Amino acid sequence: MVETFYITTPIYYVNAKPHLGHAYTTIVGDVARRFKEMQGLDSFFLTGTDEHGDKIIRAARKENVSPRVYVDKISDMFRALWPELNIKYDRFIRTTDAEHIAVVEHVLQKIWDSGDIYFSEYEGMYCFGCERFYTERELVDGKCPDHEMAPETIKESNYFFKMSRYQDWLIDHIHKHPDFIRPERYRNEVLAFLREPLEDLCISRPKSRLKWGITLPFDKDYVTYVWFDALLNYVSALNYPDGELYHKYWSSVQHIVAKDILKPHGIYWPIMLKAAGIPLYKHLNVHGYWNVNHQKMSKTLGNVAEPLDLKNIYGLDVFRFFLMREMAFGLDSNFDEETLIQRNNSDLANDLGNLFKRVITMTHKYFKGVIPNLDTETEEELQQFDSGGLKSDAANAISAFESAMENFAFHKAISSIWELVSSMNKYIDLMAPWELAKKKSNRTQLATVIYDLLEGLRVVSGLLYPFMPESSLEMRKQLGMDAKHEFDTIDKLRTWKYMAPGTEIPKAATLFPRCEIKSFSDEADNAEETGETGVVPPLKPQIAIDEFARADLRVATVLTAEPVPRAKKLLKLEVDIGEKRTVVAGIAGSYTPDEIVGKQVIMVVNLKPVKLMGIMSEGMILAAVDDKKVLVSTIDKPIKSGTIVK
Ligand code: ME8
Repeated sequence: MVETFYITTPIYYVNAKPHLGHAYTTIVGDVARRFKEMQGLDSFFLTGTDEHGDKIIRAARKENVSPRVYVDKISDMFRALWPELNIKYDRFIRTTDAEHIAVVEHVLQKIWDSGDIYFSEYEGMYCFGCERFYTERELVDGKCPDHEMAPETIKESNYFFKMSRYQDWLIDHIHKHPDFIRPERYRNEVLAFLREPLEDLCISRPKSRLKWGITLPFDKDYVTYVWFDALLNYVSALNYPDGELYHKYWSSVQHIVAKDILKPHGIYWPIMLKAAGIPLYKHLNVHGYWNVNHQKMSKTLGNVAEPLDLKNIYGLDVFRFFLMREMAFGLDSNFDEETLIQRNNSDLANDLGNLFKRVITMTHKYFKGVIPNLDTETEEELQQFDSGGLKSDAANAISAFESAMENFAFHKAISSIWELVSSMNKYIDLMAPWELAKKKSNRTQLATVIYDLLEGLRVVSGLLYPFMPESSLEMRKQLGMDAKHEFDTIDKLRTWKYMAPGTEIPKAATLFPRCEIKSFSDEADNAEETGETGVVPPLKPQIAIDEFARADLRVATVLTAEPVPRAKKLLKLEVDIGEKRTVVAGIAGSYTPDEIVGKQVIMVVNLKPVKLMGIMSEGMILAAVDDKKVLVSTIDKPIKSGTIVK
């Protein structure tokens, strides 16, 4: 049976748009998965969104939309981003999916039946930002360390999960499996935490306070705590308990998270699994935090979105490479445009790009662009010329790469590739093919040198595949290799003399151009001067015409408009689309009621109606939206209400 590999990212909260941190973790998942495929494993990669809880309700309220509309919108933004980053996932799970909800209910019931959940009154300090109770010793100067706000004291009857029962068992498990949580610093952090008595976990929220969640199967007046719901996505995505996917992949599961969510993953989750009788995960891989321009990422500093835009400026593979090369997995790292450019220019354009060009140019110059033929020579003769060095350098690089990748030490894996690049550059200087080319009698040796260099390049391009899939393919094409295959397996990379002599290779092209700084902050400054805000968001993936045609777009004439009480941004409109409709539109920031009445706008008329501020809204008016303005689409000249727009 083929060995399997199941890798997960956290499921991201939909209370804000995706940013660099989310992109990094998900790229790590993609890199790990592509590497395992190179090893011949059958892999499954899960990502998704976490959609219940207080945080989401508050974010939806802020936008004056229902939680459902809100979560759909943000979840779609995450889903649309991953293909743009060339991330190949197998499943995108949402905690509002019916199958997920059923699994959460199943597990809650199972743990309730086994007696690990009890009901009790509790008075404690609750941080609404974190959606959890805090103990005195967890607070810093009496405040929640994450939200820097004093928690509120609340008294409630709730359901508790008997985590304390499992404390000794968990400590023992971590000791027996030293790489259960890795890198080591995070394992130590969890063990340090477990040195203090572990408190039971409050796993319910009364519906009087929070309705947006999964109802407890054993008490309809409560929903479950968002973390209890969210963590179970890792099994529900595989259709636990009976699904084929679960049986196939669960035993090989590894999670990736950042240090912010170490505690739920390092403590709650293994205990939940144990209590539910589900085998534990193999590894929890924990990475550090990205800062941007040496500052914590923050919406108010406006440094959250821009890093993602750099992929459009410098190229996706350069962006992926930079993230994976720059962050030592486990430690914090800094993202800035200048360092990205330096990495591009030194590692990619200079070291790798030049090597590629040099070798391919020499192949054209000395062998008319054909991989030299070694067939006529005997092995002994070849051996005499073979430096031996390059072959063993490549073998060493592959071993170092593989072991670093196994340990999620991606920056080390990349360094091992660059060691090979540097050996190849040295090899060229040592063998001086241009000197060999001067004498006919050196022809066999020249052929061997060029052949070995081409083989070295094949190995380099193969090892780069998980990080830079597109560039790796481009390199394969430049080496005259079969472009039908996206990648070479590790076994193929280990097979020296794999390339077929006689194959023609194309003329050298520049793989990685050098870059000058094209600062996004400059662009942002210009935008501010011209009154525009933000950078243009990336384009969404293509859709087919029939997908677009499902939206029924009509000309709507605005008949009346009035403000919606208690909603600063909303106007209630009566429109004519051949019949009368009521629409609640978020345009009050840009139009007074008088300004909008009489306009002919474009409206989506077949959206499911939604209730906004108690008013049923029966359609959506198309508008151009940025951070400050919402400007409606109008029709150029008067036309009959209800006319089709296409
Ligand atoms: O915590 N640097 O969701 P979330 C690196 N829904 N990675 C970062 C980062 C940064 N500055 N900021 C965020 C949640 N991340 C829960 C998870 S899982 C069952 C539930 C990444 O949207 C990193 O992976 O706050 C971090 O762990 C995750 O986003 C937190 O995402």
